Amino acid sequence: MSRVFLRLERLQIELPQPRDPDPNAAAAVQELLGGRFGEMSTLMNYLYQSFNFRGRDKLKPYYDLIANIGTEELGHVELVATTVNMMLTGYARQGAPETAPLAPATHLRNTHHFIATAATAMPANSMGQPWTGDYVFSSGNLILDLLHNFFLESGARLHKIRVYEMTRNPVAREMIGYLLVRGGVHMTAYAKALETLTGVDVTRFLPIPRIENAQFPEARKWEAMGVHRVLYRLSPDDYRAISYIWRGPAPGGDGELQVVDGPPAGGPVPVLPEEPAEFAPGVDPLELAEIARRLTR
Ligand code: MN3
Repeated sequence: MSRVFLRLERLQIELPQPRDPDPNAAAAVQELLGGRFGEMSTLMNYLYQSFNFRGRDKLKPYYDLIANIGTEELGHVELVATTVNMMLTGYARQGAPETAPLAPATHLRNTHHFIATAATAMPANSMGQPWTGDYVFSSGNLILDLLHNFFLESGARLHKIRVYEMTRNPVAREMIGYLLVRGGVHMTAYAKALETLTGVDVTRFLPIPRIENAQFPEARKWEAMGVHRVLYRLSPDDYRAISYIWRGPAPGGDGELQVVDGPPAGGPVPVLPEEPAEFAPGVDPLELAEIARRLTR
């Protein structure tokens, strides 16, 4: 059997079109992408823990859980990166180089966004420090790894809330509201996995920090739809054993936990417009047509 990743060309939710660029808030959002507790960290922790899992045949529900959540995290990385991209787009002015169209960027928190990436996301934190493999914890001890993952999701929640408190930007808040709900699912999943292995009710610690998702309007709507009780099974045929862990009453006491086959309906991946002053993409479609015409002559 081949082992593959299947990519679907849509985001896990639909993001609203921003009215104005918001590059300093985008710099803050970078923490949720490439920071110690960002989505790149959850992704790579769960990927490596699943690649490295010993005895997965005997401990299938735990292997399936980590592998399946890791798959969802890849979509979270794209969602945060897309948020950053949308917040940076349109800030560069148009005009010839001698008019200094990028001059406004000299006053920004992160000039790298406009020098290195043509106003798009970086695998780095809010201070521009690159994401590093040092953020990956894969000890091989299942209980310790699950405990670490619970801690990682708790730190991720704390940072999401702090970035939410930094910005009213509607794109950032839409993304954070959804990821607070999904991160809550993952915290609960690791807590439940630990409980089945140790008998300790880790869900009693929830939520960390002590504030309910219902305090955030952008999270409340997903909870009203029951998204906080759902674990998506992100494989056509595999990871069915997650239902041995993801079952029973929801910790909030508002229904039953549920495994849903397949991804959420989601939304379109926005098409980022060209940024001429950044020479991005730097290819003129008309010129391309001319080259194609010459090549096929
Ligand atoms: Mn996540």
